[in-house]
Amino acid sequence: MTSSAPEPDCLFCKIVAGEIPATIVAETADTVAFRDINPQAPTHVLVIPREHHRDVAVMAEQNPALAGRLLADVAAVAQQEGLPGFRLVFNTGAAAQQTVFHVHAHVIGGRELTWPPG
Ligand code: D5M
Repeated sequence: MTSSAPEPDCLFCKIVAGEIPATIVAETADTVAFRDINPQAPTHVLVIPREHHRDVAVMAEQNPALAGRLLADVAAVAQQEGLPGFRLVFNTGAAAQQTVFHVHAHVIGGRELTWPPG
């Protein structure tokens, strides 16, 4: 059984707890949204659940209702940021370049986005 309790060594649990600073752009009862420290576009916001889950697959398995609310909060952030379109990315697992193992939605926009991703 994977725990959703705060992890003492988790960077994003510390942002949720206010123990390390972040440029927070929105908060709800379920999620915190803050600017990525290494932005890949003019707008690059991370939306994370307050609950600790390792990645989006674990969150969807353990708390699918939370996964749905996180998506709604992503949409609200995109609207707040004035994005006409955006890319939503969940890097999932080290093989997919996930580096912080607390699920986070990358909301990327504010420039012309290309496909394949770029
Ligand atoms: O993405 C992890 C992302 O987290 C990466 O784009 C940098 C960002 N990051 C790391 N530390 C911070 C802090 N302290 N504030 C804001 N953003 C941060 P991944 O999908 O795991 O590769």
